[in-house]
This record gives sequence, structure tokens and C-alpha cells, in this order.
Amino acid sequence: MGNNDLALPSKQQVTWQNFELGFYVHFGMNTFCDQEWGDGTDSPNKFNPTALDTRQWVRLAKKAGFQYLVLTAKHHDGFCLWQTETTEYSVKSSPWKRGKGDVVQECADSCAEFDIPFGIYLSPWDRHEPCYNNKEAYDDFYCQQLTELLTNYGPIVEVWFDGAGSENREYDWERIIGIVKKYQPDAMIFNMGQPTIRWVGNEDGVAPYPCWNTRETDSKISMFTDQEASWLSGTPKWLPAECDVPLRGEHWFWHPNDEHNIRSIENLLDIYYRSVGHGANLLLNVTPDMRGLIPEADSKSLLKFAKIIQDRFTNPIAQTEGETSELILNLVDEKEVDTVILKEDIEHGERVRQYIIESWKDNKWEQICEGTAIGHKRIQQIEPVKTKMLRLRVVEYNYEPKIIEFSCFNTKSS
Ligand code: FUL
Repeated sequence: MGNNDLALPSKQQVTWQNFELGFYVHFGMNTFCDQEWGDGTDSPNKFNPTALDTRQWVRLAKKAGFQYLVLTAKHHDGFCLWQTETTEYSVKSSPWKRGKGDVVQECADSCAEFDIPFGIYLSPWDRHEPCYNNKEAYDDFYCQQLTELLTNYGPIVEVWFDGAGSENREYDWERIIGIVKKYQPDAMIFNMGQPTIRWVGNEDGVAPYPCWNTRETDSKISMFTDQEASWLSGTPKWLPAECDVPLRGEHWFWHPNDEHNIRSIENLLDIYYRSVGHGANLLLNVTPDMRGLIPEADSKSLLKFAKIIQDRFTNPIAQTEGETSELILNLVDEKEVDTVILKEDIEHGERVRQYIIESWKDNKWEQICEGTAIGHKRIQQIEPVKTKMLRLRVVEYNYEPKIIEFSCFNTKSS
């Protein structure tokens, strides 16, 4: 059966979806001012990390199983973390390394060292830049900043276009996206212009279920806001979701005496099940402090979270795969199961529309759960059941399902 009418991901989208976990780093002028949204008037003199060590950030990301990193090269306050030629409002005018430092460079180098793909956030909204009110002049300015970032720091995995503050503002997206395509054709584009990744629609780190990967009109659920109207033609139909969320409650930047806001492990696990477990990527934000280091308390909870995920999901009780709408998972001996993982081979599109899972009990199949979307990954928690065999039945699909993982776990035993 052909599948010409099915939306398919690009090679880069498949790679990106396989990352699952991203490490978001908000660091900049705000870090030194106990604030979330600077208005662009804070003096560059304030930016002076005493022990900045991007290797510490990336080492932690690696150790905790994160697979890509996105750094705020410029937040809404307009302060640039790199040696830009576009403005004096940057590390160049700060006392840090006597104005010779470049946080973007250091972070890109550390990512290269630890083999973590590196991405950048460049806020379109700029509260410092005097030419912001002049559309043409600011488009030039922004395009130059983007060009610097995309040409001087090696491969860029993702460009994060934040819509905040840009309501009713038009930017020259044709030109901006043209720059991304020219210099970093493999980079994923978040949220604006001609996105290849969509925002999930909240900052809680969770995706709804189902969270379909496509924006085809025939898909059962659309989760797009008005923003879609401003996207350029050529925006792909396959558009996976990214869930962004701060580790510290609602704080994207570091603040003093804020450790109590670090999310509990239970909360982080819930977020994981509802983001990665719904087939989306999770971009979890950390906050280097005024030293330029991720504080001990944050590292500890991230590592604890990572260890639980690894312990729970590294060794399935049983695992199988198949190009079929019916798959049996043989556990050999009777075991208790409380979680099932399903994955489709998304290179061939999202084919499953509805499924049920049954367990073998008293010589017959008994339904234990059901679902709709599988896509890249579905982690499904179920009422614990003791069984020797599970069966997946895809009851609705558009083309023959390609299931690359049907596995089961007892997460309480780990
Ligand atoms: C929002 C911003 O306003 C926040 O400060 C943060 O950068 C978050 C990721 O996106 O829109």
C-alpha cells in the first residue's frame, strides 16, 4: 500500500525526536538582577560571573541523559552573551574577562567536547535596542545577530524563536528563515517563521494526549493557536511538539534563595510521563547562578530524576516489534506489569489511530488499557497486572502499522 498522502518527518526531525530530552539554559543579565524580564537598562557592569564553567553545565546535561542543549544567547533585555558587532550591549562591555569573554563560544565548545548538539535562543523582542521601533532597521539588526550566531559557533541543532513580547509585531520571516536555511540547513526551527517544531502551548512541560505529530486537516485533533496563521508557506505538515518548563517553578533565570522552587522528583516524573510519554520532547530549563555554575541543589535533583528514569526504563521485562496490527509480547513467566511503552517507526508516518492492549488471564484475553496516538513514543501507566502475555491490537490505522517497540515494565521493582 502506498503512503503518499501521509505526512512524513524530515531526517532532521526524526533525529531530533529521538533526542527526547533537551537541556535548556537561561543565563544572562537577568541572572545578576534577580529578575525574569529585564527592560534593557541594566548596566553591562552587572554581568560578572565569578566562576563561569560551561563544562560543568554540559557535563551535568550529559550525565543526566539530556541529548541537546539550548542557550539564551540574547533574552528580551537585549544583552548579548557573545562578541557581537551589532551592539555594545554585550559581554564585550562587561567586566567579565575584561570584556573579552564569549559565553556562546564557551558553551558551544563544551557541547562539542561532550558531544551534545548545541542550540540557540535569540529573542526577537529586544527591549534595549534603540532601533527596535524601526521595523526595517531592526530586521537588519536581528538578521545580522542571527548570522553571527549561525556562522561562528559550529553546527546549531535548534534555533528557538520565542514569541513573547512580539504580539502584533511583524518580522521579516522570509529573510530570517532564509538565513537559517543558508547557514544551518539542518537546524530545527522552533515556533515561528517556518517552524519544524511547534510549541506545545503551555510552559508546564506537558503535552496533551493525544499529541499528534501532524497538522493535517484530517488529523483528529488540532492543537494550534492563531500563530499558525503567521507561518510561511512551506511549513511542514509534520510538526512535532516541544514541551518547555523551568526546573525552578516558574523561574527561567536564577534568583537568590529560590531553591525551594526546585520541582519535586514526583513533579518531574509526572512531567516526563506527560511529555516524552506523550511523544513530545521535553526541554527542561536550568539556571546557572551568579558564579556561572548550576547550583548543587539543582544538579542533585536532576541527577536523581535521571537515575529514576534510567532505572525504570533501561531493562524491559520483555520487548518486541513488528509490521502488523497485532503483536504478542511474551513475558515467558508470569510477571507484574505496570507500564507499557509503544513506539511507531515515525519515518513512515504516524499510522496508528487507535489501539487496545490486553493481557492473558484465565485462558482468555482481557483488555487492560487503550489509546489513540503512539507516534515517536507512548509511555502508558496501567493498573498493575500479573500476566505471561500481552497483546497489542491496533484497531484503527491509516496504513499498516510499523511498531518498533512494544515493551513492558515493572517500575516499582526498580
Ligand atoms: C517565554 C519567555 O518570556 C520566558 O522568559 C522564557 O524565555 C520562556 C522560555 O519563554 O516566552
